[in-house]
Amino acid sequence: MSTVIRNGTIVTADLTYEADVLIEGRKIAAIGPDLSGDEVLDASGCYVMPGGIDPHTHLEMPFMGTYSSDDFESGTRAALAGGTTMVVDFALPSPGQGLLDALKMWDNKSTRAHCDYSFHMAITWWDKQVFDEMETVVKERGITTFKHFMAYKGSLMVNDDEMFASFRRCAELGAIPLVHAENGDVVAELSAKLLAEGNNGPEAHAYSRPPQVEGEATNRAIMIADMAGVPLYVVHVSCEESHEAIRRARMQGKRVWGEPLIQHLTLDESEYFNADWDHAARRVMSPPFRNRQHQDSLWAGLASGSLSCVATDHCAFTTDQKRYGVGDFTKIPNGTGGLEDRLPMLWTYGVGTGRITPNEFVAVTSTNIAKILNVYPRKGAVLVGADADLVVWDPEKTKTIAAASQQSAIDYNVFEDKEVRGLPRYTLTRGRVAVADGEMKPQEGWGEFVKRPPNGAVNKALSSWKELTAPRRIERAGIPASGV
Ligand code: DUC
Ligand code: ZN
Ligand code: ZN
Ligand code: ZN
Repeated sequence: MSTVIRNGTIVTADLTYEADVLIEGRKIAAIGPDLSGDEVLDASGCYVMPGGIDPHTHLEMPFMGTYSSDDFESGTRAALAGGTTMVVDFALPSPGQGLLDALKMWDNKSTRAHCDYSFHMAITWWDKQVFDEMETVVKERGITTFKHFMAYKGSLMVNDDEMFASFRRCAELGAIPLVHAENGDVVAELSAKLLAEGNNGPEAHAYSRPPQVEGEATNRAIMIADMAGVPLYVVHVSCEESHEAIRRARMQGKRVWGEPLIQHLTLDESEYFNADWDHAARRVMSPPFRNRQHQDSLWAGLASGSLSCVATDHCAFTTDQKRYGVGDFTKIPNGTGGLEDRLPMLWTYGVGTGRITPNEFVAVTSTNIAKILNVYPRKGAVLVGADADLVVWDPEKTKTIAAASQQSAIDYNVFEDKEVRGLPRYTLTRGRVAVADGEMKPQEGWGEFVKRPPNGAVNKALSSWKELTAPRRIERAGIPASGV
């Protein structure tokens, strides 16, 4: 059984050209003019692009006294509806739980996935068991990225000594550390102060996490990574302070990647301040939405290349779950959705406004991510031999985003009423058509786990620290070093 995508314009991270794409089984078999196959998908007027990869989701995650409401079934269905064909979720051991034990839970949750997926492993505590199991996670399970929370004091947060030890372990294993960069101690202090002063509403969440807590933590993580001799990936970069630290590190030759979210690029802090309780609480996430200056900084980072990927941090809670925090904003489950809307929103507000080009769009939603996570060109590419994870993108198709018509299992959408121009005509996952003209063709269980090899090359970070601290004895003329 073969499928041919005809009459489209292929858009990759660096090329735009007209050609047909022939798919045999799960792979791209040929690219060129006038191809034929058993099934024909018409791509006239459309772009044929690598399917999106979302490097940051939390599906069915135990968090803040509940579970995020989208699981691998509804979450990956939402992904495909919006042109995303692979997600990378976070396996999250509870403090004291072994990494391999936590992975079993994520293996069980993910069997219903409609599209391919991988995991990052979170380091939420530290001892010899974690140190030892990291090797099995990398070498046997093909999970080569480890996430560290610098916030959520008292639950997920790791301290600097634990982070330094884990980063050094990553360096040994050819793995890449990720950080949620917010100063958890300062957030805890500010939260307690706000509550004591009677500020218990959702808007106080934003006041408890100002850009400085993110800038400080991002700087600290970059310096710790440099001392460990390891690259660093900073998730959900939301502000200029954090972006500035990443820019500076990159200018110094350090491999540091920054990931803004579609939410921070397109929604601002007025969502908390000019709103009723439910509206604001539904938008409580960490980091919080920022002002327009920070948004401009993030867009500039995507255009200039100082920021590398756009993700969602998809972590969806219903209104009822959000209401756990009535009377105490620190109990509002943190998180927003976005899996279905990331590509249409980025196209509309990025390509549609001229802030980024179609090729840059492909780079930040797919190809850069596949390269950093070391699954390129199997994923993130329109090349012969690559997985046929593709989106046929209609730049003229429009819709109004509405919770009533979304795939996600929650009762609202943070992008409600936004008009988007640019949507999938077809989404293909390993050769199978999952979405055709807005109609879902679900294929629960089709998704496979994608193993990722360690990337030895990116592991050789440019640390000047190692050289400076290499043992060097100072000898005075005429006096033997061993003497006196
Ligand atoms: N931030 C969120 O808003 N939700 C999930 C975890 C996180 O870091
Ligand atoms: Zn986070
Ligand atoms: Zn509202
Ligand atoms: Zn997250």
